[in-house]
Amino acid sequence: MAVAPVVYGASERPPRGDYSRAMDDYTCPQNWGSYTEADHDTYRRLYERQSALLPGLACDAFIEALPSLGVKDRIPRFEEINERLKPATGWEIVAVPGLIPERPFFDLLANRRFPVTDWIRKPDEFEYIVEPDVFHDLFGHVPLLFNPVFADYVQRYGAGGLKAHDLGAGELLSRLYWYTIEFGLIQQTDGLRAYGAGILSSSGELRHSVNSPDPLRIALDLVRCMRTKYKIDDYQATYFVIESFQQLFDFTAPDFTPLYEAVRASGEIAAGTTIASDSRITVG
Ligand code: HBI
Ligand code: FE
Repeated sequence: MAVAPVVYGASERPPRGDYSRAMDDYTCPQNWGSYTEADHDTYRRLYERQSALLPGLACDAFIEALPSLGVKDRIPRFEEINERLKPATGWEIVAVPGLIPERPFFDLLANRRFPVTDWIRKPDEFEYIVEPDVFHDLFGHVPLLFNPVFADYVQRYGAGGLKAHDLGAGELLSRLYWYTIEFGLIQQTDGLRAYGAGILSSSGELRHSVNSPDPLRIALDLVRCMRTKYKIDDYQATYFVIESFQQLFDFTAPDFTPLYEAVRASGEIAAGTTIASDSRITVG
């Protein structure tokens, strides 16, 4: 009870979720019975449209893991997913009313609990939604939590987040979340693919991020990434590309304290701007 809602960016809208339902760690019951037939239908249509777009654009690990979500024709019960997810990687999903503050967010991840927003967008928001909803969180994020290496990366990210928060570097580290877990690209032997949830749950950005000649694509470098501002209301102008989930996991093994200093010393870079040291990846 009595937790404050959070609003990101310059939004004047109040957040949609009902935070009076949340406990002190911001989790809440999923309230599965309160979904309407129209809600289930929205999920079914989003799932159908998005899964058809994946071949050639989503990474193999995501396509392989997607069936682990179970039902496609209605919003799944989170407990049903947890029956498979817990034995697979030790992760579980927990319901939240929407975006939650940084500290409790990192804390859940550090404990292998992934927060999933429980409400779904209205039909007139089918193409674009400002806040993450249950479709973004489940379809976008949960399949890769079945991948052991990626699952370990997300937990390590959460643990690092708690340290970053204490160092006043939460905002810098959240750029790494943005450019990997939300908007990451991976170089497969057969081409560039998306693994970030923000891309995988968006029809337009899936094609844009992988195929468009417009955005800048750079081999992931932690300092370069944490210096880079991002777009919250448009397709990304910069994407960071990894070679494998193992590389991502290995990159995040060392203590980040000196990296935050390097980021602060070298300054911010606007999205879409290239610098001399970038290792650029071209498509087409
Ligand atoms: N809360 N529910 C939810 N989902 C997020 O992705 C999320 C959040 N709170 C904070 C947050 N993300 C950001 O700080 C991350 O970029 C680290
Ligand atoms: Fe997300």
